[in-house]
Amino acid sequence: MSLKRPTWIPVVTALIRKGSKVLVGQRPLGHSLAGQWEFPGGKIERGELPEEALARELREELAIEADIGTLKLASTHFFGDTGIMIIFYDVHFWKGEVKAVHHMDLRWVEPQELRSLPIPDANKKILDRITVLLEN
Ligand code: DGT
Repeated sequence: MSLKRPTWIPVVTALIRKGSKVLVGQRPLGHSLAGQWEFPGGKIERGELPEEALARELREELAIEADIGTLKLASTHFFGDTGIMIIFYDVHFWKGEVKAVHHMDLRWVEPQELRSLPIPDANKKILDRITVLLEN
């Protein structure tokens, strides 16, 4: 454990729901965690509120205008001295059809299917909580 205080990167992600399914996107080549299935979202930029950042990311990555819902849970993960703090929001309503503008592929999956997909470690460690949230 390093004595140096971590640098924190705040990340916002969306649990985009359609019936019992949730949307995941496959991270593109040339990015960290390439090929893994993530919840759409990204880093909060200077001056943005979390909900504004998430709405922007969903516009850029999926070409939708999303209505950002309730804050559901958060997770932390460390890469050496850098920590990411991921904040998850529910998204039930949006305008437009989701398009893989940024991801290699998009899939609507049942919560239990998340167990058999390669997903980021930051999500794996809270997968039980994510699954319970999605099933209720
Ligand atoms: P990077 O990581 O430097 O290649 O940058 P980007 O632009 O690919 O990363 P971005 O903006 O998606 O930032 C999200 C960071 O959070 C990235 O390091 C991956 C990590 N992460 C872990 N789980 C998730 C997730 O479910 N969704 C998203 N969007 N990011 C996640």
